[in-house]
Parts: sequence; C-alpha cells; structure tokens
Amino acid sequence: MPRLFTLSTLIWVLSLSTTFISAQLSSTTPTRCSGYVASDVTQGDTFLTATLTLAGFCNLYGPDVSKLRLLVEYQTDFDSDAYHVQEAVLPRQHLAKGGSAETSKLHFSYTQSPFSFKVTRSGTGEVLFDTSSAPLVFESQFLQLRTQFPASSNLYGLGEHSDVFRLPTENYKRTLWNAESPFVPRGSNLYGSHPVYFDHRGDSGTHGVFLLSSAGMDVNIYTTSSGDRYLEYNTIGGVFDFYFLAGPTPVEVSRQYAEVVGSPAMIPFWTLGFHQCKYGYQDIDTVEAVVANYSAAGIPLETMWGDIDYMDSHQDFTTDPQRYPLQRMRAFVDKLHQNNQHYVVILDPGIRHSTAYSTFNRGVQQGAFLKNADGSFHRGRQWAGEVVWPDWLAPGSQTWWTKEIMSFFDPATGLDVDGLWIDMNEASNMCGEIDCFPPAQAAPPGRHRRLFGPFASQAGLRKGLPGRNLLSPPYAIANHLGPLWRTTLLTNLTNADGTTQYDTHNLYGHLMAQRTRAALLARRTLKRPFVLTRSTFAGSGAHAAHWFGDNASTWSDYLLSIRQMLAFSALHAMSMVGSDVCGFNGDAEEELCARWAMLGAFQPFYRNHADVTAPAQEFYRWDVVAMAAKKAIDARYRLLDYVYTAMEQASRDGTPVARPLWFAWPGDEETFGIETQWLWGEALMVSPVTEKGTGEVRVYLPPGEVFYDFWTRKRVRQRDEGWTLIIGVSLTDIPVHVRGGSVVPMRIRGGNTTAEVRRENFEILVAPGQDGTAKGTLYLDDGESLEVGGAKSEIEFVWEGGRLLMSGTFGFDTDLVVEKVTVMDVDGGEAVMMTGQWVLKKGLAFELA
Ligand SMILES: *[C@@H]1O[C@H](CO)[C@@H](O)[C@H](O)[C@H]1NC(C)=O
Ligand SMILES: *[C@@H]1O[C@H](CO)[C@@H](O)[C@H](O)[C@H]1NC(C)=O
Ligand SMILES: *[C@@H]1O[C@H](CO)[C@@H](O)[C@H](O)[C@H]1NC(C)=O
Ligand SMILES: CC(=O)N[C@H]1CO[C@H](CO)[C@@H](O)[C@@H]1O
Repeated sequence: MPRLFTLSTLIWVLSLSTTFISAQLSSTTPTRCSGYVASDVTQGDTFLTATLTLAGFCNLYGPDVSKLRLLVEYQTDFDSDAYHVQEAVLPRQHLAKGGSAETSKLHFSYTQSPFSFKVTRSGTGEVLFDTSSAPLVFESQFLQLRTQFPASSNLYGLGEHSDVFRLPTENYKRTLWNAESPFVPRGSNLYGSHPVYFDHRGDSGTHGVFLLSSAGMDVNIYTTSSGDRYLEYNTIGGVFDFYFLAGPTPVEVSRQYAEVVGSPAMIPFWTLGFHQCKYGYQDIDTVEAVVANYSAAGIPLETMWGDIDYMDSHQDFTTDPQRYPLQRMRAFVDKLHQNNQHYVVILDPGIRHSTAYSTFNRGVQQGAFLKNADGSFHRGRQWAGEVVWPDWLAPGSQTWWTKEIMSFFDPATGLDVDGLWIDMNEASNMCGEIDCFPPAQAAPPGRHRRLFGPFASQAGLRKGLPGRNLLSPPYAIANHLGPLWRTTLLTNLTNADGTTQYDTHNLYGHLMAQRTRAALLARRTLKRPFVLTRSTFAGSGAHAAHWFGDNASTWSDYLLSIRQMLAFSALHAMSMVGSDVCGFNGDAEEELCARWAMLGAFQPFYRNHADVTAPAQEFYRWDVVAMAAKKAIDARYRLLDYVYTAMEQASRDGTPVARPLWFAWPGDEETFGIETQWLWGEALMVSPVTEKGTGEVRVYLPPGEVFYDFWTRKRVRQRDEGWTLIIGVSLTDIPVHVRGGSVVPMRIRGGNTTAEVRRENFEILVAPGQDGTAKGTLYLDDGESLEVGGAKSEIEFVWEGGRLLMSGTFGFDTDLVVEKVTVMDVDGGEAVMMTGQWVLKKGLAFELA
C-alpha cells in the first residue's frame, strides 16, 4: 500500500561512526592519506551498511580510527564510542519511518576502495554530493570529508555568520564554534552553529545538506587553480551524520530541514508587536518614563524589556532593592498588563557562587552545576562576579531552573513577566584564562564523587572517544577567540551524562533555551511560551526566538540584519528573528534610526535595543524617527494577521516567513545574490534604501511579473531588465511591493497594542496577477493558547472573474467582519474599493459591480 507521505522519499540519512576503537599512531609519517576500504556490505531495500577499514595510516592530527561503520538509511540509531548529539537534545526518532531506495528522490552509490560515495538525483542522475576527490579521514579528534560542487552551485547557510548571504566559493572558511562576538565580526564564528547548507543550481533545482554534528568545525569552501570547487568539512569530533534534503524547490528544502530539526515554535500573537529595551535604564522610574514617553509620542509600544539593570548585583531571580524594588516593579507590570502591554526580562546562565545566594544553594541541592574532575564547582566570571554554570544535561538542572522561574516569576507574589530573554549562553566567561579559579585542592572524602567513570568504560554509549586532548586538540579550528576554551567553559569538563563540553559546547545555548521553554510551560501550562536566546544550534527554533547579538549602529549592520534574517528564517528553521533596531553598540544617528525603524517593522522580531555605553535611541528621541516609526508600526500592525498566518504555517511545515528572492524565482540568476531585498511572506517584497544620504534605491522587480506599490496601491512598471530605480524615498518611507496574484488580509486600522488591533475589522487587499486572478490565506486563533484544537480558522481567498470567494474552516469564533475589499488595477488605474459587512463565514462571495 502506498504511503501518503514518507520522509524517506525526500531525505537520505547517512551516518559514519566508529565501531571498534583500535586507534594507534604509526611510526612512519605518510605523505598522503589513503582513506578507507568498504567491506561486509549489506544492502537491503531500505538500508545499506558496511564496514570501512583504514587503508593506511594517515595520522594527520592524531591517531586514525581503524574501523568505521557506515549506515545509510532512515534510522540513525547506532552504537558508537564517538560522541553524537543526544536524542533528547535534538529528537530524530520521528525520522525513522522506513522507506525504500526505489522510491527515493535521491540515490546513494559508493566506491569500495578507496571508499567514497555519491548522492545523485534519481530522476536526472545529477550529482549532488561526491566525496571521491579526497580520502575520508576519521581520527579521534579530526574528521575530514570533501565534496565537489559544480560552477552552477550557489551555496547559502552554515550560520551563524555575518558574511555575504550567498557564500564565497574561493578561500572561504566557515568556523562553527559558539562564541561571544561583540560587533558581530565578519569572517568569524558567532553565537550559534547551524551546520546546514542549501545548494541552489537554478532551474536544475535546490538541495540541502545537514551535518548533524555539534563538534567544533571549519567548513572550507574553495576553488583549486584548475577551477575545481570543493566544500570540505574539518571537524574536531563527533561522527559524520548527514541528512540529504532533496528539494527540489528551495521552499521544499526549508520544509525538509524543518522536518529533521523541528519546525519553529508557534509564537504568541503579542510578540509581533514593537519591543523596546536598553542596557542602562538605571531605575524603574526611567523605565516608566520610557513607556510614558512612547505613549505621549503616540508610538505604539507593545513590550518593555528589562536588561540586567533590574537585578540586585546582576544576580538572576533578584531585583535591586533601591533602583528596582519588587513592589514598584509589580505595580509597573500590572499597569502594563492593564494597558495590554507586556514585560520581558533577561536571565543569564552564570550563577553567583556564594552560599549567601539562595538560588545557588538550591542549585547545589539539585546537582545542577558543572563540576571539575575533583568534584569542586567549575567557576568563572560573569555579570554576577564569581559564578558557576548550570549543567543543562543534569536532570536536576531542569527541576532547579523550573522552580526558580516559577517562584520568582509567580504572578501572585513576584514578577509577572510575559516571556524570558536568555543571554551570554555560548556560554560566555569574562575570564579568558584557563586557571581563573583552579579546582579546589582536595575534595572532601566521600563527597562530590564523580557520577561517571572514565570514558573507556563507556563503550558504545556515545560519550566521546578516549584519550583525547580536550583543551587543545591537534587540529585548531579558526575560533575568533583563540583556543576552544577561551572566554567560555573549559572544554575538558564532564557533563552529568558523561559527555564533555568539548563535544557539547555548541549545544549550551540550545539546551538553556529548551530548559527555559520547559520552565515557562510548567508556569503556564496552557499558553505558548516566549523565549529569546542569543546562542543557538540547529533546531533551536523549536524552542526560542533569536536576535542577532551585539551589532552596531552602522549602515553595514543595518544591511547585515537582512541577510541574517534570511539565513535564520529560510535556511535555519528559525522564524522569530531580528536585529537590535538602530544598532546596539555606538551612536545611532537620526537618519539611520529612521531607516532602521522602517526596516525592522518588516522583519519578524522587532526590538529597539542599545548598549549602556550608547546614547538613548528610543524612537521618540527624534521627530523624524518618531514619524517613521508610527507609519511603519501602523503598516506592520495592519498586516499582523498576514504575518501571523505565515508564522503559523512555518510552525506547522517549516515554510519560511522571510525569504530571499530566489525562493520565488529559482530560475532567475539575477536574484541569486540579492541580499538587500526580501519577501515578507508570499505576497510582499521589501526593498529598503541601503545607503546613507540618499532617497534612491535600485530594486529588482523580476521581469514579466506584476507588482503594485503597497502604499499607493498602484501598479508599478518595472524596467525590462527588472532593475528599477526608485527615487524620492523619504526617511518616513520604505518601498514595499505587493506581488500580482496575491490576496493580503489586513486590518482596517492599526492600534496602540496588538490587542487593540485584534478588535479591528478586516480589509482584504486583492492584487490580481497578469491573468486577473489572485489568492491568499488567513489564519485566526486566540493568539496565545498552546493547543487551539478546533478553535481556529484557516481561510482561503480566491479572486477570480471579478468574484472573491472565501473557503476553508471557520472554527475561530468571531464577530469581526470584512469591512472593505480593495482590488488593485492590473492596468494601472485606481484601485476599486467595496465596503460592506461580510461576516467571516464559509462561502462569502460577491461580485464586482
Ligand atoms: C521623557 O520625556 C521627557 C519630556 O520630554 C524628558 O524630559 C525625559 O528625559 C524623557 N525620559 C526618557 C527616559 O525618555
Ligand atoms: C493611541 O494612543 C494615542 C495617544 O498616545 C491616542 O491618541 C489614541 O486615541 C490611541 N488609539 C486608540 C485606538 O486607542
Ligand atoms: C581541565 O584542564 C585544566 C587545565 O589543565 C585542569 O586544571 C583541570 O583539572 C582539567 N579539568 C578536568 C575536569 O579534567
Ligand atoms: C564587521 C563590522 O562591520 N563591524 C563593525 C561593527 O561596528 C563597529 C563599531 O561601529 C565597527 O568598528 C566594526 O567594524
């Protein structure tokens, strides 16, 4: 019986891991590695297994592993000593659905000696991945695998980085090692690791390759003098566990990737509102003044944020008794809530090491903190001073964290926050030395016993290979902070489950996000949690939103926010993302802040945030910025349901909310390198001014397509080659186009809060395509419930032959009506508006008079 849908027809999984550890150093130094030879090949309908035996010692960066196990199937369950990302950290049981090689869109083939493999498209035979140009190297602390790619490839992904969106193909190194990265340096590893790339080859299709590995790595992309192009993985541990995503359209690759790592969590509706934050609001009076000043300026403020200023001596779960007394804060939060506004505060993972601090004491009782080999706590320096760090892999860490969150943020007695912001979770250590706080001299006998024995006894349990140098591996990745352990947790620490920070470093922020989400769920079991995290890993979108860290108030970082948004949203399965609007570091000037206020309104997470050393940059500080913000927020709020509909789809099937132009026009080469324009959902295209001191911008409007100006509602005629100059873009403008063929649900007007907007009726904006038809969708629910059950509407609008038809499901109970339908004119004339009171029910249809 044919399956309705099996993932296996879309995704091939290939895992290479160690079976037997008989690593040894040969006495002679070979000039070239000879790779492995495959034997004991067993091929079934749905799998292939083989043993790979080392053909000759190579010992590039330490001892080779002499035997490997190769497994090609949909099930990644294998025994190995080598570390592999824990199932609980990134679940993949759901992928083990079975399937058959015959029905797969991808074909796997291999060469026995030296072992290499190819992944090809079943239909066309196009080679997508081919490792034959270099031998496989698998050593205990160095793994290398190289694949060729053709000149027609356009590569994207491998975040988090601040480089160009379409990756360079010459002499380019992407290092993945999560790191505190002020000023988001170019060409460096940043806060998160997403070892997935999209290879887009125009008309012949798009595919993705995900290496499920949390190991530190350098991915080199280069072109040889003879013009051959390679992508080469150099990891310092783990296994090679590849997921090949067949596409063939870009959106399908996004969906397939989301299916592997998890779709983005559905957001609460209010989080789409405008957020304000600053490090350096010295007291609650200042915070109240900011809220009041936003209101006085008539700029809708949805959510106020608290950076570490609110804490007592920067300790989590405390408030400063003088500057932020708890009772004052409680009254402040109540007032915000009465106005339908929200409050979010920061938490850091560094917990002050002091027996005078009850949060620390309770964590000790739960075994929540990372320990040195001698059982003493691993200490370092963070905002709170001398700190210890939670071991998120210790079960007690969840119990402790949940209790701390539930009691401090108890609505009845504590701070009734609406979400949590987790920072410094790479983890960042202000002490960059190896011996900031040396382990205690001797652990008291009988106490602090290590829970786990030496690695050698962990055979097959994936705790990591024995005998490794965990602080300074022989192959040094290009970490911009230097050695692996610099300004983070020492990589030789053992986690409670027997794995080491060497292998799990890149998961620290992801784990903290998971734990924090779980704690918020325990606190409010029926509502969607909201967590914002700085550090991420593949799949973090299922737990948290992300901002792009400590950027600067520069035009360069204003543009960077676009390509980072595109990478996270379209390639890394994280929808709720955005930059610090107007820039975090440095002095935001009026012009830049006005432009950024408008740009941020068309990105998912919209928060103005600045450093303590930066001058105030709230939107009301300048008249023109205030005007820009009001206009932008009004448009954003009128479009909230349209964006929320896209967010809901992303949470269901991984369809990205913000996407690069080539997602819509995959055959149009002109779009492949564009990183300053984007599609905001299916229907809107945003093209901000990109430079200081000008009101002009050259935008690409693909030839042969119909576009309308979102603001004037008039058809726009692009030049024949597509590139079109838009002039006279004032500081309170941003070019936004509606794609012909779309129906965009909007609200009749904005409001001061998202709750107010939700009480407004609808306007349906129709943008007919060349053939005169258009369609679009609208998703409605209560905006906050974790499980909405049948209480949702999934409405489809179709405009055809002068009639608008509404179909779908209508389970969300509402009195709201469609008050207005506006049909833009494909011939360039005035838009036609119809007003009425059409209830949101099945079968609404009417004809143009
Ligand atoms: C709020 O506005 C008042 C009046 O313009 C101004 O004096 C004050 O500095 C502002 N405070 C903040 C925190 O924005
Ligand atoms: C929003 O607030 C402004 C003042 O800040 C007020 O004039 C306006 O009426 C409010 N809008 C709504 C819809 O309540
Ligand atoms: C990690 O390395 C440091 C520096 O060599 C050493 O002092 C410490 O004991 C090691 N920790 C563990 C858990 O092995
Ligand atoms: C990579 C980059 O552009 N970084 C810049 C971030 O902002 C700071 C301060 O403006 C600059 O010094 C960096 O060059």
